[in-house]
Amino acid sequence: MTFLERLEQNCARYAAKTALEFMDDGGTVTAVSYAELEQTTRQTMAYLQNLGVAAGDRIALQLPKCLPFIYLHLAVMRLGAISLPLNPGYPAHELRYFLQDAAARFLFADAAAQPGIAPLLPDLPALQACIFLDVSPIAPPQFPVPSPQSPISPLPPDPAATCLMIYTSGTTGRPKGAELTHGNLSANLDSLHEAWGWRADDVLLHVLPIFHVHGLLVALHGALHAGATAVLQPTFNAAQTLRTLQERRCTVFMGVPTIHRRLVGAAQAAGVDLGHMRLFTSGSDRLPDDLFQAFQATFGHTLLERYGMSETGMITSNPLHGERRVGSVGLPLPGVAVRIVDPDTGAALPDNQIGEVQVRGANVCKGYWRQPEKTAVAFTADGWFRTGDLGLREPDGYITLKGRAKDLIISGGFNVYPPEVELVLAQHPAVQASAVIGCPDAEWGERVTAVIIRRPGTAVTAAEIIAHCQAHLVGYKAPRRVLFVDDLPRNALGKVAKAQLRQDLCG
Ligand code: MLC
Repeated sequence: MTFLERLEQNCARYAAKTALEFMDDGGTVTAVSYAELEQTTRQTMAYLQNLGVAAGDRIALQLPKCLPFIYLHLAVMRLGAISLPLNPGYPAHELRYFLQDAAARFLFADAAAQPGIAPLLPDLPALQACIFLDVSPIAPPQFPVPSPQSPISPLPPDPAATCLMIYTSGTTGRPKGAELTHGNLSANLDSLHEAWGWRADDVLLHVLPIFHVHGLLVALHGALHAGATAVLQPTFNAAQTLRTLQERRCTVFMGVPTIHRRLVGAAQAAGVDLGHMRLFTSGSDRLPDDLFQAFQATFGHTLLERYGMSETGMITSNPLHGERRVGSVGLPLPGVAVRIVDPDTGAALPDNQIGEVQVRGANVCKGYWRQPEKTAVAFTADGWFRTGDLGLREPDGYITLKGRAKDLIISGGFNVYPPEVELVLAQHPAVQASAVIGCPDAEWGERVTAVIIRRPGTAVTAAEIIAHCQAHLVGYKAPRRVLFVDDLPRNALGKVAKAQLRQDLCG
């Protein structure tokens, strides 16, 4: 059964129960029951259908975390169209690329973003309409429902059809849209439901952004799939999170290491009792050993670390019952196969040897949108997805990640692809050459650092470089630190030796 069918069943079965509880930054709450969720989703479908949304259309949602986003996302998928969530922080330069590449037919955006978006419209021939919404996280959506309401014609979800596109970058070129199908979503939800023991009486506190796999598929869909209640805060604030966890007697919380570290800091100041919680999960970045210990010491709960990525959803998880091994991402989820191979020869490696982590299962996306060559490179001839992560399998099956074969920085749980930043740096007239690296950072995991050779005769400052990047890239991709050098170390192939740069400059 697909996620949408299961959700429809839950809406009937748990009609009176709260599905979503949206809290604004001031603490005002709007509760939506499962019956209301179904009713408003259907109204939103009627609205979209009347607008002309058809199966297969890409519908971009560049909205803050708010109820209209959730209704649009669910309604788009139920009409057989493709939901394309986008970070509301993307500047025009990045947004144009995503809309062009996806050939998005409709864009829903925050009315506040209108001045920035309007000049892009002539460059977007596929875009039929851009709908600006006055969004408040807790206000119900104001979609005009056609009257008399024409019958909605939802298609029974085809498990093989794409319903969601998540953009992800890589070692080369611009970001690519990973095409996730109804079948991918339901397979991964079923695996997580079993592995984490999701229950209908769970109360999830949701603080993550909903334009990524973690906040959208694992957390929000996870709660709805279980018939549980999701309490959503639009942004993360450690003190407010601790308060809400206690006041709402939450049972499940999902975060990235930066979030967990801030919770530990805030709890030490406040003192909290979280005895009602049953599960804290951590993902999107490596969980440092000291944080694993500090969290346990502070809250008496052991973080459950899991591992996943946009193309595959969740891959492994430490167990709900049994050893949550510090430093390990745990065991392959039910229905997900993991192998470790020699990155050069592709031969399977024995236990305890480091190689590339490859994944196979109904959770793995069907490929990249209109990029058959990149899709072909991402999969092996025998159908395994190459994660680009390095890891090993211990004899008892636990997987431990040991680094990345790909050039990637993770900052606060967001992926930053150095080539994308280097491309923007290259557009600055004072930059002759650059290399972008991640330096270890206690709060963010890694800190984006730009190493630059200035063009002779120019005198650009670090602040100017950062401002240039901030104008062209979403905030978290912009370097936090800029270093000027006379030369960049290169390997025999002429590529910048980033490992050496990190060693020399990160200190
Ligand atoms: C915010 N800033 C960041 C940043 N997040 N900078 C670097 N890295 C980040 N991750 C910037 C802000 O723009 C701001 O810039 C400054 O840092 C201080 O902001 P803040 O208020 O302290 O940050 P905050 O808004 O609290 O955000 C921190 C955070 C957030 C940890 C809550 O980054 C976050 O929600 N991370 C979760 C990411 C996530 O969901 N990843 C899932 C990807 S899916 P300035 O210049 O204005 O001061 C995936 C697959 C999987 O990876 O397996 O999960």
